[in-house]
Amino acid sequence: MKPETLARMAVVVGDITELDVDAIVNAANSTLLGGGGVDGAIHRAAGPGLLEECRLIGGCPTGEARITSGHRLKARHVIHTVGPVWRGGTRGERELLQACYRNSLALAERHGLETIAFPAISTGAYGYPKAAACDAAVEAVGTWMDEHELPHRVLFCCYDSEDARLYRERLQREQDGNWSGRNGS
Ligand code: AR6
Repeated sequence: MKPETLARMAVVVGDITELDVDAIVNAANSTLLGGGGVDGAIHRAAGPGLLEECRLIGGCPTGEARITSGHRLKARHVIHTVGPVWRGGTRGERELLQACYRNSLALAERHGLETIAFPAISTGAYGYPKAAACDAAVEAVGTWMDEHELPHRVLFCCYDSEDARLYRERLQREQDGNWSGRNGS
């Protein structure tokens, strides 16, 4: 990953519904009609208009993404993506999870969005192991940002400090790799 890409990423701890960004990403299910976890929190904070807009979309397959307005959220948009359910890691879970990140970023770019915040997709109700999900997320986002100017800034929004520690360690390893790469050691 390019050093400039790393500088465009940050880890924040807290509730994604409170972030003032161009788009927050929702870890939805394929109905797009709401649920628990971060999905429930986003629908509660956005108000009923979000559900009405989601109904018009009519669902979203795993690994894909759809965009709506942010309604009552501070965020201008919500990008809904459907992560894979963890089934042991042999059913293409990593590819599908990375597709969620990539397709969300591609939608953001298409809409000219500068800042986007991701939750740790699939790591709650869908059971994806947290460290493996973090690794897949950082790799997918880094690859995208190395090649694209938009979104300019990506936030990994962690609900607790344990998740944040995983992301910070993962980004630190990336930084160490860049450093040793430049110095040939
Ligand atoms: N802000 C940021 N992160 C949050 C928040 C929040 N307000 N609330 C939870 N998280 P999950 P999934 C974290 O279960 O695994 C829903 O019912 C949480 O700690 O929300 O992709 C959908 O409708 C975890 O790290 O999403 C689907 O049916 C992460 O968000 C299903 O759950 C993801 O946990 C999707 O499951």
